[in-house]
Amino acid sequence: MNDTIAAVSTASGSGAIGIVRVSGPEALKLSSSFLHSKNRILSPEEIPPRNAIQCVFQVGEKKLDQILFLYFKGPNSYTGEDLCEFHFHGNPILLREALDALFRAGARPAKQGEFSRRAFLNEKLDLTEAEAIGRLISARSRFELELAQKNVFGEVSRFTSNLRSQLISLKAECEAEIDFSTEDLTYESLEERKGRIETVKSLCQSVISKSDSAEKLIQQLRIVLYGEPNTGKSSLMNRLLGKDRSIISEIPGTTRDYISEEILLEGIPVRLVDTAGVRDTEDKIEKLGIERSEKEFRAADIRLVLIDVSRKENWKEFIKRGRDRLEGSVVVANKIDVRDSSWDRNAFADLNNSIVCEISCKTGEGVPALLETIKERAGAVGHSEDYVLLEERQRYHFETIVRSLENTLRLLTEGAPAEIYIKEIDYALSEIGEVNGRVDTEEILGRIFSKFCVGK
Ligand SMILES: Nc1nc2c(ncn2[C@@H]2O[C@H](COP(=O)(O)OP(=O)(O)OP(=O)(O)O)[C@@H](O)[C@H]2O)c(=O)[nH]1
Ligand SMILES: [Mg+2]
Repeated sequence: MNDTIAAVSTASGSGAIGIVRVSGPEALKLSSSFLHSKNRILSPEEIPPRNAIQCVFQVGEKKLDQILFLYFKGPNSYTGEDLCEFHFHGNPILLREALDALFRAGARPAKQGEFSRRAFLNEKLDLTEAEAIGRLISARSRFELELAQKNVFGEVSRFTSNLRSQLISLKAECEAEIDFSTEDLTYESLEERKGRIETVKSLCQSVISKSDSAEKLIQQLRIVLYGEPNTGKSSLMNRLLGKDRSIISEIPGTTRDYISEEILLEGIPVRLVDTAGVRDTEDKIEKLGIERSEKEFRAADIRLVLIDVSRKENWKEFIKRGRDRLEGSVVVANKIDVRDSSWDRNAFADLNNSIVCEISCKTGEGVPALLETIKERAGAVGHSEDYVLLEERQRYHFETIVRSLENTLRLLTEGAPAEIYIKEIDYALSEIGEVNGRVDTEEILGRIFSKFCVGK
């Protein structure tokens, strides 16, 4: 890691600003040879750290751009090394040209995540923070972003250090016992120790389960609108989207194929799918559409079954025919503004795990309550405070710790001597070390930083 690397650090494509970064021992010398001010090259001594310098980036006689230049002297930089930043105007061809000039001057193209990798190796970041930065950049929803932000500010690191100190005091306590092995543990102190191990274990487990719930919300939920033709699926779709996406008409069988769009529920993106109305038909295309509706229905995370309450219907019979579709679903009783006297909400009372929402797509009545129901089903309390996001690697370590603690408890119950079960606690401790990445193996680092973009 003694060479000097360079890369474009801003997103590809044009933009107001495009940043090229150079990091390593030669960063300043190499960079300054391109900086011109008042028609002469700036010398490295003229460039104070952390000062924005307005100058011209010039390759030989060719003036490339008017730029802003920043120098961060190591170790006070992102990477912990000497780091230079060129703020160009964000034209990709221009940036490429500047970068090529830097390469010719001796910089090497940075690999994916190499800037952050150096930051980690120079102890500017621990692994969980580095991973959080990766997540911060790639987050696709406000919810995911908030969770990444918490981790950038050390949520997982803090939890890990807390866990570590609890395990260390547990270990110290057990070691003390080896020294005084003549005095057997009393029943009370044995139970007390078990209790403490249980506490640490459930701490770990609760983080894992919070992360599982967060993970579910990050993976986009599919909400499918399903039902007979003309029940108002497309009308509801448009209302929830707030725009005319699906064609609506009084002709049954209007929607022929499914249509899907993303909406945000409290910052959580969900996919809304409008399907073709389901009925017996001889129409070949409509049939294909209906097959797709069924497929979407099966694949849905949340099912909204629409029914038309302006129709004269024997609802008890209706439920008999479609019980398997209605159970587990949100029954959306639409057109409540023109309800028929035959409408009987109570007929749905004995369905398992289903709920009736009366709405009107025409007036908007009942739609907010329906949205609340959807949010509840999505498990979307929507506040990132209630969740922690673990990367797969971190999760794996926490699971191993839980297993070690379970083994410790088992050994303790079996009456094993402290020398034996202390080994399990040691094992848990070494796993903790890996969460923050102080036990670095090339392979793990390679995996983590390869997910980063070049220039990060
Ligand atoms: N009065 C009233 N009419 C509605 C309401 N919702 C929908 N409609 C009307 O019902 C008809 C059918 O609506 P769509 O949204 O096209 O129904 P759909 O379920 O998508 O129908 P298909 O695509 O054929 O399966 C249209 O004429 C709508 O204007 C409502 O709440 N009240
Ligand atoms: Mg439709």
